[in-house]
Amino acid sequence: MDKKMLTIDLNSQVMIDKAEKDGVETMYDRKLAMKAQCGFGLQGNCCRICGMGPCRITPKTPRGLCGADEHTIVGRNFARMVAGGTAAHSDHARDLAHTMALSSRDGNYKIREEGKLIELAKEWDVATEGRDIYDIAHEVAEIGLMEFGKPYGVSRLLKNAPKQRQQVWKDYEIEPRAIDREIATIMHSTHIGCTSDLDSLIHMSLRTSMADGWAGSMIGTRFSDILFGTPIPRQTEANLGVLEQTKVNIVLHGHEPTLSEMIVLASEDPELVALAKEMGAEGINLAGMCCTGNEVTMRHGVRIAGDFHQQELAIITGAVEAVIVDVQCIFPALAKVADCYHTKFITTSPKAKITGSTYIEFKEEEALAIAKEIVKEAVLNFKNRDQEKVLIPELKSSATVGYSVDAIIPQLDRVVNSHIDPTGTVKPLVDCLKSGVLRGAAGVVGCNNAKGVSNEAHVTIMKELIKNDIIVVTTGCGAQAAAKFGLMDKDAAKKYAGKGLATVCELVDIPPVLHMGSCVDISRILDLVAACAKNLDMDMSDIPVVGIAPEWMSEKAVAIGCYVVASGIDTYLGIMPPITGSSRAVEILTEGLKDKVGASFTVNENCHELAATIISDIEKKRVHFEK
Ligand code: BF8
Repeated sequence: MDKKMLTIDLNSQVMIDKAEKDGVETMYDRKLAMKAQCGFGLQGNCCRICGMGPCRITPKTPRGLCGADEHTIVGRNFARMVAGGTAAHSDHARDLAHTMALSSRDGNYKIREEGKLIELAKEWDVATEGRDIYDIAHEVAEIGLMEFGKPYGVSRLLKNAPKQRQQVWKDYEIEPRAIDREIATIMHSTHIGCTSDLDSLIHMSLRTSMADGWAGSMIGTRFSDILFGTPIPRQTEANLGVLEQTKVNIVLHGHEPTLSEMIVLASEDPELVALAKEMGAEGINLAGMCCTGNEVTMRHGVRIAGDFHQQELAIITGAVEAVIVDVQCIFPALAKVADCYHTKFITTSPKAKITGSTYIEFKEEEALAIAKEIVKEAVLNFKNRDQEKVLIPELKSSATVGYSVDAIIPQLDRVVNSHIDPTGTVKPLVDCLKSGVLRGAAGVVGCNNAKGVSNEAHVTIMKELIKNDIIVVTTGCGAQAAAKFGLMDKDAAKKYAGKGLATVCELVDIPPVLHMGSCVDISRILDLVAACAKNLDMDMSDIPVVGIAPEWMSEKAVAIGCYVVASGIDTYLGIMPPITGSSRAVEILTEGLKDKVGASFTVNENCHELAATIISDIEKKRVHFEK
């Protein structure tokens, strides 16, 4: 098979060819070499939880040594994926809370959004009158940190949901308690000899995922906005073509804005810019990748180099002086690829040390000084670039990004209601949904998965949805696919959208696919859906809104899928999770949950069929508007 057929991204195809010529191995080579994946792993019915195993379920061995059947094994494995994903998102949020606790008027981290902090303080019953803003920040940070380990009570962010949804959570008993407790409970309950009941395993998976969506991720996004600013619409460009021949190229990859915000500042430091010039470069060019890419493009317009599947390919351009990473979604393979070029692969987090990288530990207390040291490493490396090895593919697309909920609301008001008083609410969007000008809304999120063709499902599904007047909001690597393929360009509405959506886009001056941030920022999508449902006095499960993860791959995505379903939003997956070893797990996740939370999963690995199902299901949901 031609490796290039494993991606629809033309730049990636050019880089796959270059890698071949340069003798560099990429994920695409490993994908072809790994002919058949383990069938037990794919079905989720291999148990490695205790030392008597691994136990694999077959018709001849229907139980593991302890007697666990396929339903227990699949359920435990699934629950542990949810715990892993929730831990990753929430630990990210914890770091932001610690950063807010460190914030000070003369330090590296300041409060950028005082209004938002006050709003959150009031929501959390923190006194604000006559107090110094940093005192308030420190108290809010402490309360945020308590959400991880408080001994009693449930997430304080649940009350942002419509009251009907809060009741569902109460009735089904999935209101999450302290975030760490939910994760620990899953790790305990899935230990040998604890829970074997599948319903219970799925129930705790949903409750733990709620600690991700309606606690950890919400804290992550809110604290990031307070510290670094709430995103507003801005222009950017996306794909490997944003790397520059004449500048020091730094790729920022990973997740947490605590590091990337400081790198952005450091890259503007006049001394470092002068040093770049001394090295013969015209300046410093930052480019983002994966969710860090989303964070810095949403807040600064930093251009997007690419998505999860392009991390090796960026280095293969031969034009990258440094890849700077913190945590999550970083291929260990980057060390080896970087060795084939002059690129420095710089790891910074004690939570993600990678063999073969250059490790420069990032500490929030000395944030800017360390960021400058890291950028200096990159700048000094420019002289080692071998021009003969450089090939920067040409393609890049323009995109408008930065659609936080706070940015969407005034955008809707500014144009639609220019002749009347602004509503300051999501009412204009709700009116478009109710009238049928927009048939529905979809959150298309998640990763790239080598089980399919990179970017194909994302782009196919998004194009189908917007053609059918379904507005798309997106985060994560899905957002980067949209940006790369021109779907976030304001002209995209004319090219691809149906009449209703195109009219709305023109009136309110937005693209048909809205970039709402990183995967942690799916909390923004929850906020938006909750605001629409509240405006309609309906449950979130009754409005024509869906979640879609066409190319998901990470445990974080499993946690996300679960909290989106728990929020009453039907969720569509383009990749089958490892659950098919248990017919009951498949039944509960794709059907049974409907009775509990009003939503469930649908899986179809054919993206055209999946898009058709989504469109038809959205139409069915519209009956609630007719009641
Ligand atoms: O959190 S979409 S590949 S980068 S997991 Fe990772 Fe998936 Fe990309 Fe961000 Ni989200």
